[in-house]
Amino acid sequence: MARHLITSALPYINGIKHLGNMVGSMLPADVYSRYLRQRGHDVLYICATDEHGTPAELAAKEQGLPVAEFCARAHDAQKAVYDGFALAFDYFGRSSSRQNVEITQHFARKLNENGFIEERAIRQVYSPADGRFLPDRYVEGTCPHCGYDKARGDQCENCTRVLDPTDLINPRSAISGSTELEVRETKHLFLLQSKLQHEVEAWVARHEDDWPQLASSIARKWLTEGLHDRAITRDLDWGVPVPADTWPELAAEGKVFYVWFDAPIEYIGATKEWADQDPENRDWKAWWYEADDTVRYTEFMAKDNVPFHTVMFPATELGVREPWKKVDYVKAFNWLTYYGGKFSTSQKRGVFTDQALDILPADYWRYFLIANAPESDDSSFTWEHFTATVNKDLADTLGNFVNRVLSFSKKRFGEEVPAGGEPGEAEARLGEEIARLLAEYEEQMEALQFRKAAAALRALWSAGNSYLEEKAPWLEIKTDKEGAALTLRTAMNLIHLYAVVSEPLIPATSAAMRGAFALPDDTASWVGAEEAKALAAVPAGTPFTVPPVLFAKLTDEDLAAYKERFGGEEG
Ligand code: B3M
Ligand code: ZN
Repeated sequence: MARHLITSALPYINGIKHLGNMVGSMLPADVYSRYLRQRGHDVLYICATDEHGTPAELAAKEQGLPVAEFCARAHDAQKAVYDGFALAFDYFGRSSSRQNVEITQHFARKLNENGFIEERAIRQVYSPADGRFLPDRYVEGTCPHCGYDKARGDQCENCTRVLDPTDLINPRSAISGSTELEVRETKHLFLLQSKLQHEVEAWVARHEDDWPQLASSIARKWLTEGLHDRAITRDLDWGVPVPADTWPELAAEGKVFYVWFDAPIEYIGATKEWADQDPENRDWKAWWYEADDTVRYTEFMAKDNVPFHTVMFPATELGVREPWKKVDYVKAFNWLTYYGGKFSTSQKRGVFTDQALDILPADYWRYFLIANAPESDDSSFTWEHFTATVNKDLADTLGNFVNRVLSFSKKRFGEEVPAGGEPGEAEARLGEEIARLLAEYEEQMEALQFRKAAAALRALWSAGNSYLEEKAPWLEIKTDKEGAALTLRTAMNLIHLYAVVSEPLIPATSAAMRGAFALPDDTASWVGAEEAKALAAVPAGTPFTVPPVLFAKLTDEDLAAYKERFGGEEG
């Protein structure tokens, strides 16, 4: 069995993420990891908070906390929400970890030894009042083109023109408001990506046919525009320090690496964190180093992160001239919109992951999001669609089936799976249908086609309903008790099969369904085709209990309340 390394884009430390962030990275990565584990593969699923950079510094300042303390708290708050969503990371690390600092510095030294880093002097805005250089977007002033008085040094939000901080009229610091700004010369490290252009092109050319179109087209576009040398250091307090052994002068000035330089390296850093906290994991390097033929590496991310993962990070890895594992498959997502408009963290528009769990358990969200993942196009979240999907697929098709079968059987046959009857033509047809749909589900999962996988799973649930309607055990029981027993026993076997194969999408509900049957040794992690056809893994005589309602039906009042609380308007 292949070994699968899986990472999802690292959520930035500031703030709790919204449902769009969840569906575009962590959730599908979790579903895929769970699926592969259940199929017996060796899987390592790694994620972390991305903690460095100016936004973290400023947010900490706003809360009156030292930035390290702010990040520690924000990390725990995010981790709690992801636990609530049942994301089964092997490790959820922090890009500010000691391990990431070490590996990032190592990468920088190697790039330097190999001639891919150069020190260059640039002119940058300095604010004596703040005692620091200001990143472009922390210089504010009046736009020379349209007169908008809150234009940022990188761009005017009003007329969208790209600006240089020195273009602004009456410039001031966005941090302190000070207008005494100077332009000073300062030195920074530049990564000479232009020297790596050909190698990156060759590498992308070897892989892009395997990547989904969304990922390869973005990579192509960046390569066509050409790789430019770019500054990989910043004047900040919070970041991976430039190593003093290699650049004593820059280190003394307190330069740190740019957040996008150390963030992807944290995929490796977090793997080391995972290893360091448990001696059993000490062969962490086997996942990353000289692992090209033994590990398949899949990355999950939203489309805006694709250039960094298909071009920039591979350029870094290539320039290091050590055999670090590079990505094999890039699963990229379009946007989930909120009523056709943007989810926005800054404008608090849409549904945030903590609020979602406040309203309903994780499985409701997991199923809905995966069934509507923005794969081939953007997809829109509306409360109408959400409540309709929950009611139809989860409450009716799955939940009601489970409850109806188990309650009815208990009432008529007691608390054990009923004996009697021989499987006939209807059961044979059902078995074939289940085996066919299961194969379809597996195929879509392997292809990382999440919407189609969810549709196949839904079809599996529906097949149970059709069988039940056809056999109508509530009528059968009046004339053919054995026949009714066969129907219910078969339906209970479907429930057990659903429990096993639905786990990647709805793990808590799956556990409840599985737990209904007191099987002596229930270790099944997947269902083979023959087993699916036979539908006999739960034999007559197995004690069972009726679980509480699996999915509550959402009412018109619920819908109205959600829209009232979150706003259901066009964006
Ligand atoms: N933190 C995503 C973002 O903040 C960014 C991903 C890093 S992945 C190495 O938009
Ligand atoms: Zn303007």
